[in-house]
Amino acid sequence: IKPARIVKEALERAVDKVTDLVTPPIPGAPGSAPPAVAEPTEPQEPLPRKADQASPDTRTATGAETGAGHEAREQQGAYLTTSSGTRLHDTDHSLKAGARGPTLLQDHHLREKITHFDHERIPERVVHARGAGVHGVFVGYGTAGPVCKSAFLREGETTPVFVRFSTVVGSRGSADTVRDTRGFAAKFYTTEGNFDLVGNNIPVFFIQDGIKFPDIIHAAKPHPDREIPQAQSAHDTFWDFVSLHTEATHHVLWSMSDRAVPRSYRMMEGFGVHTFRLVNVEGETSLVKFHWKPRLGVHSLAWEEAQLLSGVDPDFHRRDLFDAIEAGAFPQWELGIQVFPDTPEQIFEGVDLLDPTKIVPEELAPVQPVGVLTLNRNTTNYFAETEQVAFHVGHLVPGIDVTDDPLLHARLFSYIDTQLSRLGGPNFNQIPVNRPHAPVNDLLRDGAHQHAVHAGVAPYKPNTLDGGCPFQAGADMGAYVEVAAPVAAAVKERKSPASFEDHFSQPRLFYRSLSPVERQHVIAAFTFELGKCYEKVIKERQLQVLANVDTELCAAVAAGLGLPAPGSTVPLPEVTPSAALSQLGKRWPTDGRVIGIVVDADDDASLAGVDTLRQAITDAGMTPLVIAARGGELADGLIVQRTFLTARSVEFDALLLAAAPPPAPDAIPRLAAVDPRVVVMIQETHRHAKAIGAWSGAATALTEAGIGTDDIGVVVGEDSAEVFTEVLDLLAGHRSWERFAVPAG
Ligand code: HDD
Repeated sequence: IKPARIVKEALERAVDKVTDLVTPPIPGAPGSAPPAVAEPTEPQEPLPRKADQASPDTRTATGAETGAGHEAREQQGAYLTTSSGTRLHDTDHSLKAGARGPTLLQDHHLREKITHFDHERIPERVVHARGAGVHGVFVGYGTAGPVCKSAFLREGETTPVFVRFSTVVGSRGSADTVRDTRGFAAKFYTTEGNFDLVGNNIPVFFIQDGIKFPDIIHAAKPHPDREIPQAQSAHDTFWDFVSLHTEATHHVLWSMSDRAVPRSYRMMEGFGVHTFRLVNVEGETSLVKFHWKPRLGVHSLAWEEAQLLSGVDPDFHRRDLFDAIEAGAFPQWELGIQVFPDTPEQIFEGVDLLDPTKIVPEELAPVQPVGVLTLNRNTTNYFAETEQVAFHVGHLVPGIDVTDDPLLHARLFSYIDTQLSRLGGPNFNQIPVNRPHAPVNDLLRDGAHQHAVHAGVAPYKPNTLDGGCPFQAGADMGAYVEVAAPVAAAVKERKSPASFEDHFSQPRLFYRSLSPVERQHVIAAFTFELGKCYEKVIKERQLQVLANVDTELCAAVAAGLGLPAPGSTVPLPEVTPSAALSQLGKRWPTDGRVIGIVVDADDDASLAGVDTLRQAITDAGMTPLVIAARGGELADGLIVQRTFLTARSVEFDALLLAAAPPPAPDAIPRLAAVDPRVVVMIQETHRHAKAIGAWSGAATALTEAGIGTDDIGVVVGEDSAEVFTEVLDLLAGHRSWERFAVPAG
């Protein structure tokens, strides 16, 4: 009987519907049926809240305890349990048939523990696998108001941020200091939703169209047959590709410069690379490029240092960032924008703003600061936060829109797609580190790892059953509305604009803007990397590319490789150097640097004043590291942080040598006599153009190491405080490259 009734009712409803279609009722007319529940046209009382996505624990539906705030849910209770909450009394022995007998399949705890362990690893990022993430806060200056309506840029608006720095090519366990581009990805948890600025420390990219991304990455990654070399561009496939694909030349020039071996994540610039479109409250648009400017300045490692560090401390950058934040030396960057008029051509001073292989020199469009980022909190759990953070260039907020840069468009697809396999499904934005701090009501449902317990019966729009919820907002209600940018009438074609064809003038601009010593580094880097290639034809082809950039550069690299230098095949234009592109010749705050102090462990006289010096270094916002022949505590409670066994010069920005006066005028001081590793330390510090300070007997140690006491950047005196003051002054310029004769170039 029951099924028959259901069928009858369904039939009646269907007949009603058909009648409705034939003669639509006039609402309110006498005799007409009461109006059907229509799609509501204005917001009503919302439905009971969904399990709050901002709350990390969604088991509230059953009344279980929840964690607080946006933190990852931590362990609860004092007792070890299974993942389903049952307390365990032994996690060290599997369940066996007798102490010497076979393990039983019945041991569900063993199987849970091992199965979970077996699946602890997730696929690493296909690029940027090696990284370090930290939390911070962004404060807007309000200066962006005339061009951008985004709430997080308003004056005094404070927004939590998560930043992940990375290398590009190496796998997750590779060394930090390899020659590579660095990723600089920032997630702003704004009140209007998450905004991700997924940039690099190099302002241009290898390719102009995202369709080439797999090609450049396959070329840069290790060779497929032997899977070597790891995290290097110094191999045949990379140079094979870039020598054929000359639009990469500008990025390659930056990669061969000091920018590709940063001293610290804290001392790098960041760039949004693409041109974005900003919208102000009046709906007016501007084109912009984003820049991060580090308060500590832009500094690099010497190439030999970077190589040594790969072995001595492969975690150098990660450690440096973590330690600085732990010590309260919070790194800061100003976010700035270069603003260009949003003209139909999207060309500024001859530079095509849609071409991601081009910069606009800062002299032509100054970088205007719009806010400041302070990184002030380390992660609690690397995997939960740094590994699981998911950036996406499509995470945009009202006020920031994209342009038609073809590289950016491919990225708009790629980032969301990659998370599906990396983070195992479409719900990655529910992972605590990815959760927006703005309310989420998205009508996205189900899928692997669904954490939310969604309420309501109508996860679709339009609906009446959930009262029409959730509602669409207008632009005046904070909705993201795409700019109605005109699209030129065109035919479909696989083609780049003709303006993308200039591959050499900006690499030339970059090279000619560098100081002579920076150019020497570029020459050395090309010679090193091409010198590691096996195929002569690849070296020759790359020399041809360099000939089209700069004759001297090509000649110097060719000489180093022992190959003839070809002539250029394109005219070499006059360029106006951009001072902003050079790192040198500027002075910066010295905080955040590391100063090594070598002392004689068992010579109390040599320790005089060292403690005061340590304090002075700390007061100057730097880190002192006392180095002695042995570890432990020295006179006056001075703690040794490195021994001659564990110290290497590459860990320090400057080296101080403390020694008592030698017992006799021509006696060798103990400092130098103690250990040849001290001599190596001094020689390396000198070779890497770093400041060296020595007082009293330590001056003789310099002579032992073959270093002139009146050499540039070497300070010798009687008083440790005076020596330190001079060393501090040298550090403001970072290094003393003038120590070495460099051709003027
Ligand atoms: Fe990318 C990761 C930066 C071009 C596809 N990219 C990734 C990260 C950064 C960048 C910083 C690491 C994010 C993190 O820390 O998790 N990528 C850039 C910049 C580019 C660029 C500045 C050019 C201007 N990328 C680019 C293209 C494509 C991708 C053209 C694909 C068409 N990028 C990815 C990716 C990654 C990624 C495969 C790997 C892991 C991830 O996204 O989440 O989707």
